[in-house]
Amino acid sequence: MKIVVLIVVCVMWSTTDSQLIHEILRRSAGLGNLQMAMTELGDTDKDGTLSGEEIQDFFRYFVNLSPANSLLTARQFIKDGDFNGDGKLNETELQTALRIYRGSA
Ligand SMILES: [Ca+2]
Ligand SMILES: [Ca+2]
Repeated sequence: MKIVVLIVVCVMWSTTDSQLIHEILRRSAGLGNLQMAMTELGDTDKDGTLSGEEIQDFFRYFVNLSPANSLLTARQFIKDGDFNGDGKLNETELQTALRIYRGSA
C-alpha cells in the first residue's frame, strides 16, 4: 500500500516539475538571456557559481515564482545540472540545465 502511494506522489511531482519549467521559461522570456541574468543577478555572493539558495532567490524575486515553486525550481536545477555534486551550478552546469529545459519546451 505504501509503495502505491509513493508511485502516485512521484508521478504528480514530475508533472508539476515539467509544468513549472514551462512556466519559468514563459515568465523569464522578458529577461532576455536567462543564463546571463541568473549569473549576474542570481550570484549574490559573486563566487561564480549559483547555490541552491541563490537560484531559489532568483526565481522568487526576479521571476516572481511563489516561495514553494522557487524552492522546487532550485532543486530541479541542482538535480539536472550539478554534475560535480558540489550543490552549486557553475557556468557550464547552468548552461547544461537550461539546455535541457529549452529542449523540452
Ligand atoms: Ca554564488
Ligand atoms: Ca556543481
